[in-house]
Amino acid sequence: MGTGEDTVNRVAIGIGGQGSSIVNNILRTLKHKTGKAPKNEEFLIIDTDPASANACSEIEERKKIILNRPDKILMKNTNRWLPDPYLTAAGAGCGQHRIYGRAMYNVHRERIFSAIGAAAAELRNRTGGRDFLILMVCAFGGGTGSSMLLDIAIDIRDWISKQFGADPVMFGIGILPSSKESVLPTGNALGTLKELHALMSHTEDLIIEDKNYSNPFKLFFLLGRDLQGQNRDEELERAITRFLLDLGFMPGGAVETKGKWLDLNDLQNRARGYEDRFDTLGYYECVFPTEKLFLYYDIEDEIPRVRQKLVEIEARLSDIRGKTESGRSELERFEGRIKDIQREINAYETKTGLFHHVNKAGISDAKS
Ligand SMILES: Nc1nc2c(ncn2[C@@H]2O[C@H](COP(=O)(O)OP(=O)(O)OP(=O)(O)O)[C@@H](O)[C@H]2O)c(=O)[nH]1
Ligand SMILES: [Mg+2]
Repeated sequence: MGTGEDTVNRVAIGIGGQGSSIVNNILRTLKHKTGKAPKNEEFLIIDTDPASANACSEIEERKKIILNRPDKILMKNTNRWLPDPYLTAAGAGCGQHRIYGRAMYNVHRERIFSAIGAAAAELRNRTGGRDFLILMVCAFGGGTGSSMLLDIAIDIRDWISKQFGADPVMFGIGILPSSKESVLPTGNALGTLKELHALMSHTEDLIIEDKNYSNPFKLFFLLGRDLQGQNRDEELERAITRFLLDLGFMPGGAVETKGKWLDLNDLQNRARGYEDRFDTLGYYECVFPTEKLFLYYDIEDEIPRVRQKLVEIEARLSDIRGKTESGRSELERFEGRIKDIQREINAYETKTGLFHHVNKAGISDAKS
């Protein structure tokens, strides 16, 4: 393995419908940019809704952790605290019920982290690297992602640290519900924010039963679906992947991080000392000139295609040049032959005279 080779193991984990779809998008963009699935990265999704998980077509089937609804008895036995009306859920997945999601997590906890553990171990064998960078993504308004995100993050942090001897660097992305959403998603988001805040707020390790409730995240990005009354879902969808590529979280092969004004280390440094606060980056409302930004992204996407076209044009040009060259040498050959013939005619005229073939005897006879 050459020195300087990037051996950091990167794992992107999407939880619930939105989280999974974002991770699926990241993988699609990377494949599109590099033409192949990245070597140092694993992409996993966790969902309670099989239809939603199946829609993530870029993710390998064995990297989809689909959690089935347990029967009531198992649910009750694992979750003595769960009120009876929540032993089942209506609708898809957890039906936006965070409490049901939490109970599902308790039932499936072992399965979730053994699946993630297997993927992490596989990745480590592939790269030989010891360091892990983990990205966790979900929407805060649903039942699945919002209920499991923090527990899963803690489980993975502890598992990796036990297995490989160092804590992973972990980042989170949470999509906040829009201001137009109903009370249920808003309540789910508030509950999740409260729990996230609780994790961030204590500086001493807090171990309850077998779990260490210290903050597993180095950074957590909260993203809004609307800004200044406008829906920004499309921007979120396109910008998240670019943001990760630009920061260097996802190397993506084609994107040069040198000379960038901001990278992952800058952000980590900026956040240092503020880990227990929500206002790490300050209360700024960053409004990007999205139209220009997306135009730039489109141009960036076009560059490989244009390069390929240039190569084809070069090839055609050199073919045409070759043909011109051979035409020219043929022309020179013809010119040479014309010159030779010309020379022959000249020689013929000057050496013997134009009328040398005339029958001199005949002429003198005729004259006499
Ligand atoms: N960015 C974005 N967010 C969306 C979109 N549609 C829904 N959401 C957000 O996603 C939240 C629901 O999260 P999901 O990921 O679908 O829910 P889940 O985690 O799968 O949970 P359950 O489906 O209840 O099991 C909603 O409250 C919205 O805030 C969208 O098109 N774009
Ligand atoms: Mg769902």
